[in-house]
Amino acid sequence: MALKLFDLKGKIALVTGATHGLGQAMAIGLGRAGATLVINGASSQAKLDNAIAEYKALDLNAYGYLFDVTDEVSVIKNIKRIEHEIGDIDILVNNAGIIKRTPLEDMDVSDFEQVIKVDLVSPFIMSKHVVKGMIKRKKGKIINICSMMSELGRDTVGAYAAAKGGLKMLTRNMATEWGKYNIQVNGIGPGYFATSQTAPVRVGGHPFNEFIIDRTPAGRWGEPEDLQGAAIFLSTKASDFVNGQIIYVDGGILATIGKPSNE
Ligand code: GCO
Repeated sequence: MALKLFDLKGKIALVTGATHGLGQAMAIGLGRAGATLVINGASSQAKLDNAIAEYKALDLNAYGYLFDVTDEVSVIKNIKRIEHEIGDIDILVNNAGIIKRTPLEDMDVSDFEQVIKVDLVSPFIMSKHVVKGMIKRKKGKIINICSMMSELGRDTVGAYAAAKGGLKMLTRNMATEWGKYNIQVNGIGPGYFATSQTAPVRVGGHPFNEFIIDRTPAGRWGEPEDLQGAAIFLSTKASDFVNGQIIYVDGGILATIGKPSNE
């Protein structure tokens, strides 16, 4: 029974921004649970093809679609293509995101708007068009990749925190509006993970590295694979009565005020 609860055989999962990093790790988890993977990338066909080869090398059933999740015309076209070429989308993981680290007083409005567009508007665009099929079928799972910045601010990531805070509330509103169609919308809030996005504040003895390790009860950075369990849970039958929740996979950092560095 337990295994059936977490079984994704026969399901199709669309994961945005899944050519690398956390998106790829979550997609691998869903694939290993049996899902057919539809991987979105936006940067280059070569990068997308390379990622699909990596999925296939893991014996996972994966297809790649290159499109910009902030471009509604392209989103509509590609969702139609996916539904025609692969099948109905059962699970949507809105993972694609960017970050720009600049003090707010120095940040160009255009940079602020770009972060909001990718990290907050694109999950709305993607969900608005994928949910139409889910409403028709009276079932579906949407997972928005939030952040611990959905709860806390930090110097230089103001635009990102605003977007991820908004994504937390958008997740709750999607849950409110679509719950009646047996669609569960939830979020995953990663803490600090060892990825290309955090490399600049992690490598070369950067003081932030020590700070995070001290501040996180688990005493380490997250590894992308640490997100697979939450992604599988929120994609399967096991979470059919879970709606509007953000699961923080953060090693406990949000649970604690931390301790004095000399302790
Ligand atoms: C930063 C980090 C964070 C993490 C993650 C935390 O500069 O503070 O990049 O934003 O990426 O989002 O949940």
